[in-house]
Amino acid sequence: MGVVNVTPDSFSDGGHFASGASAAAHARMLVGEGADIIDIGGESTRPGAAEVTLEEERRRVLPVLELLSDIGVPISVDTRKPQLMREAIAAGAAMINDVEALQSPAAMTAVAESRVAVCLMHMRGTPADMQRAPVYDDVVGEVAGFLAQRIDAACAAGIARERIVVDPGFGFGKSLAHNLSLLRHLREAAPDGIALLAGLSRKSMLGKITGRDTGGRIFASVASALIAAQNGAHILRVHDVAATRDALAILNAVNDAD
Ligand code: 8Y4
Repeated sequence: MGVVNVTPDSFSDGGHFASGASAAAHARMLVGEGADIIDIGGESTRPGAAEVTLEEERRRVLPVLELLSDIGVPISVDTRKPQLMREAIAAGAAMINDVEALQSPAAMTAVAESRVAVCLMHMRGTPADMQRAPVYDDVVGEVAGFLAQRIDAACAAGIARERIVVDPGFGFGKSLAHNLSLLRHLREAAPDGIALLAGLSRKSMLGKITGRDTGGRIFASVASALIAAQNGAHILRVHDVAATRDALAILNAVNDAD
């Protein structure tokens, strides 16, 4: 899964056309590098990021979806807003990536009334406060328990298990030690038969280990993606698709040997 952020274009006030067009071009480049899914997001969920209104998020995301109607891979839309979920689904999105795991009843209904896939992610706290010294007794057990409960809620609302992907939410209200435990025991986070997504790409946990800023975290991102794949991830949310593809080709060759 290749990450495409749609951020406002600071050099233009003309309807965000430039940022939408460059986001669409970036998505096409990632598909050329081997992405099987594109994840488009118009709201920053980074710690401490400012809130974005529905109107603004809609202006960022929907034009990109329209520009990518012929891209040939499923498009996931990263949003917490039920109304944008509905509009994105109507515009052709194949998946909703909800970092709040459909805990909003309106979000649950928006997805249940469609046929799209959904990613249910674990987060402790909110994007504004989630890095304030998170405490867990048993991080793997607590994340797995939360995800199992969200799967049950989604199924009860009429979302078939085949449509559900779960994600432990690396960096979302977790210390470095918590993130490392989750990566080491990744397979235990999801029930058997449910697709597992891991998003480690360029995250601060990699900076804490390597001492590098976001631009210097490509090698660490590829290494962590490979560990996630080996530990059961089915979908890797990454910025650096070509590098991750090559690493996965080696892993797959080794796992298919003998
Ligand atoms: C540099 C670049 C530093 C990016 C930090 C970041 C996930 C996600 C995000 C994830 C799912 C991010 C929307 C955080 N992470 N969705 N979204 N899983 N499902 N930070 O891990 O990329 S945004």
